[in-house]
Amino acid sequence: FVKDPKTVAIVGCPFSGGQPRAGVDQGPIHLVEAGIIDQISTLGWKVHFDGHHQFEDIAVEHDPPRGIVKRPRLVSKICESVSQAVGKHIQNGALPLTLGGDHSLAMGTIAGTLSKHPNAVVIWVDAHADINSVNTTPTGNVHGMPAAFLLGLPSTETVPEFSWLTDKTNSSIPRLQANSIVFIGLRDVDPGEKKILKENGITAFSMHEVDKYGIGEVMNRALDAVNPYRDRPIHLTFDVDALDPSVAPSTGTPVRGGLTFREGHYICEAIAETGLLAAFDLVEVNPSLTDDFDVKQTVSVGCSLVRSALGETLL
Ligand code: 5AB
Ligand code: MN
Ligand code: MN
Ligand code: MN
Repeated sequence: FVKDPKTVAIVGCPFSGGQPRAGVDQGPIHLVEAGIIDQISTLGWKVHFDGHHQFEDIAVEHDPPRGIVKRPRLVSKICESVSQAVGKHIQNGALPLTLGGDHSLAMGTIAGTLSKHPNAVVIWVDAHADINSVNTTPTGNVHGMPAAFLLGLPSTETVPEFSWLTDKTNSSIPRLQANSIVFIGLRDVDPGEKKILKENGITAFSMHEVDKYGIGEVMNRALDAVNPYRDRPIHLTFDVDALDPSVAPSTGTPVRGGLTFREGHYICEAIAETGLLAAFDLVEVNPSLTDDFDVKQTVSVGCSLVRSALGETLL
């Protein structure tokens, strides 16, 4: 495991098929146009970027729902392709930075990380738990389900389109274990998701715990829960809707009462300090839902979270 990779590989994923709102596919384009590549270079990294993924060969003509699950073929194929891209970058010693795009992409990115680092842990920063199973999803939108597929929860195997991820008899992708994922920032968790978190003993720090202990203590506890010896690679998947809508307004499913600007950055800084960051996703930036001022603010906070995770310090 390369503790301090010298290259960041940008995986631009203009994809919106895991949810119903147009525009989230423009998130990565805005982040790159805002100068994220130069900003990362300034921190001393080499940056590999060969253009946003076009997913052209992946166009799916006929994609009726599988039960309640929407666009299963498209989402699955995109994620499988992202998984291969992320895996390849890790293989080459780079740190993949995936720019979304909706959060269904995390199935691809985390599967890619696990394919090269089977002992990786996941830190999931989000207003939502994204752990609905086929039996609990109220919407059928796959961006609310990626954690369930990665864990291989019962009922996920009823979606054959995702067998590359869920079928353990023919897969080189280790299943994510319930003790290897931790959530931070939750405040809009569906009843079925609460049950899944409890039954699987998954560690989660909602905004209640952030208020109670402070973000410093929450990060200590989060790392102790999944990474007590600080020796396992970390995959950070950061949904901008974890931040308060006053901080990151341009996102598809905003929920009030979120992380402050500093709390969001502290999470990234604390992970940077471990030296264990192996892959990072920044997702759910949607420039189409708000005015330009809000888009600028959201894109700029996104860039700055990335810089913090890649080692930018305040002093
Ligand atoms: B996001 C909801 N739980 O399953 C569902 O933005 C919302 O990636 C999911 O966190 C939000 O559709 C998904 C109601
Ligand atoms: Mn590439
Ligand atoms: Mn999410
Ligand atoms: Mn969310």
